[in-house]
Amino acid sequence: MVVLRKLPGMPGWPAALGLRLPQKFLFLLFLSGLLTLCFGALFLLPDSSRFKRLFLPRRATASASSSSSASSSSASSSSTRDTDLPRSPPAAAEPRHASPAAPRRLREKLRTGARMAGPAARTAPGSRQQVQGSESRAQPASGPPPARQTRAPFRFDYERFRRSLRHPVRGGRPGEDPETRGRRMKIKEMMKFAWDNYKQYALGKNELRPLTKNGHIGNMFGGLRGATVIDALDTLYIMELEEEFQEAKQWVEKSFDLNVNGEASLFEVNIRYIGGLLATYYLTGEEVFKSKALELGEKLLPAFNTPTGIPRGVINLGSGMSWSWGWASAGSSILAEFGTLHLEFLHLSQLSGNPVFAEKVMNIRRVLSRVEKPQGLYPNFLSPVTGSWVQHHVSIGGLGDSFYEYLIKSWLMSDKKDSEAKKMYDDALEAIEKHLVKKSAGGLTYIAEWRGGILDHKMGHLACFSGGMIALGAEHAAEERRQRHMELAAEITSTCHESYTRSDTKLGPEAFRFDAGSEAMATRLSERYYILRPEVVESYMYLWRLTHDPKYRHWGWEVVQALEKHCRVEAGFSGIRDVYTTTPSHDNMQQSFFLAETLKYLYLLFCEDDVLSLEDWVFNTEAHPLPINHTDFKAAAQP
Ligand code: DMJ
Repeated sequence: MVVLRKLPGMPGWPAALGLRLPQKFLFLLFLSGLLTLCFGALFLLPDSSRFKRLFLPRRATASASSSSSASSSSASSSSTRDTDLPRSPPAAAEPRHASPAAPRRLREKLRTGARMAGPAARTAPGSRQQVQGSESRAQPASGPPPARQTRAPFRFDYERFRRSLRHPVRGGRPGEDPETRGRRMKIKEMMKFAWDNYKQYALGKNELRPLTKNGHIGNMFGGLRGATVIDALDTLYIMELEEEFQEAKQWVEKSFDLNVNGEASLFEVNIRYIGGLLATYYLTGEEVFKSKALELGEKLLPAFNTPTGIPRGVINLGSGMSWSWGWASAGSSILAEFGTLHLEFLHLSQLSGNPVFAEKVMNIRRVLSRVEKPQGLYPNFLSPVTGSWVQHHVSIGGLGDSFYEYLIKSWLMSDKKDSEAKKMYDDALEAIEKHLVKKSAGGLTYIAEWRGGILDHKMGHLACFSGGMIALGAEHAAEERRQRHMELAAEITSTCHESYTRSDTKLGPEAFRFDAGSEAMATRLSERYYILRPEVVESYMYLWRLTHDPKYRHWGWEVVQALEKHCRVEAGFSGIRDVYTTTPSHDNMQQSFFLAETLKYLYLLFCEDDVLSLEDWVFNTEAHPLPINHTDFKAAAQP
């Protein structure tokens, strides 16, 4: 009232009483507006203001000042402050504090505060935390939560996982023969040479170009860089190249940028980047590898937004838009691509507590187990829209290969609990044996390709991984199959070895044929190249571990010598354009899988069996070791 009396042009209360009716009405309207404004302004005062405490009740003060500002009685650490907040939803409390007559900006401030920091914000449907924590799903669906209960953040119990391993990761090897040790050391030297040159000329690019001494980026990884760093990490670690491992780790910490915006192959990003990061986390326990793997895993999820949940092959890592490869018939997805996510995605769920990754790959499994298979075979092209096969081309080499590999490895990785995967593998292998396995006139066993019922008597270099896979499956097969499958594995591996020994360089071609009088040799110019691929030495490694027949080490050593002679150049290792000539024609590319796979499998071939023991680990298709789930490592951190 004092204020009113002093307002310029205002005659004061006695005069006001003498006003006519319309004037009185206007005056009262003005007065009530002013009062509302003053009341509303109280909310803008700090909690400590005496004025505020005078006019607003204590509860309203604490709530309206938003949960982010600590009341004088709350604990000092931010984490405990959150748990001390009132549990009632601010959405219901909000109208009580936001007077309908309060100015709009003031109401906005109150609303935003409640949404951003109130308990309801932390449990809002669709909020990141709720989706991520399995604990949040485990909470009772109804009834009020206990007064001080907080959601325990998900924590993977790394120490418990390490204790569950049956063998030391890098193993001990007392009393080993000097020749084996010497050969292993030679392979370690090759790895150091490959890494040092990559580091010197191409660090941060995806691959090294060893002739021109520069880096290559390519277009497979959607703008991600450092494919060779990520692929090399676990090999450097296993080979105890400590300094080099630290260099690679530092690059990941300081320079590995996931905020990219380009078209990536879902499959390649998964097997190389996610596989490499996961494996290195499991080997070292260093959080940076886990968090990068999880962050990248989330970026791949939009590719699964199709009518069937079968992901498309290409994804833009920035926008999340996805589509099929231009060359894949009728917008189809490729069996070896969407069928090679299972191992990594189960681990992403295990490490994050977020079931979404496992759900995505279990859905792929569901679609594949239901779809009708021609003669029990899995064609390579499937429509992500209809869930039906698009073309009847079957191959255990390119386009099909690692789908079969991931079935048997899913079963092994589950500690032999995933019986559905085992059955799918057994049935698929039976159909392959029946329809695709053939013997050449010269007595070589091979696996042909199938095009709508017509056989193509060709084996790709990629298909040579199958010797190792079949041996691994045979190890665990029922008695009547074990012997047969072990023999099949040995015969296929021997055929692949033949494809190497029949060349002048003692390295194998990209594809070899069994027709027109040819046996295990390339017949087309376009199939004569070798790009440092690992599949043949991969099979040698498994066959060695499972049989201890010395010929596999002997064959592996032949490959080491051939690599040194024909692929080693001044600044790294390079693929060659023609395995049938010793006149060098290098392709100027040191593939990242040479460090991830070829050199790792060669090294393991000359290690004791307890180094990355097959009892503890399965290798993803890029040779990144992922642990067998002997126990449940999940744990909820105590608040
Ligand atoms: C690797 O990237 C993987 O092994 C993949 O499964 C197929 N091919 C290359 C190496 O040849």
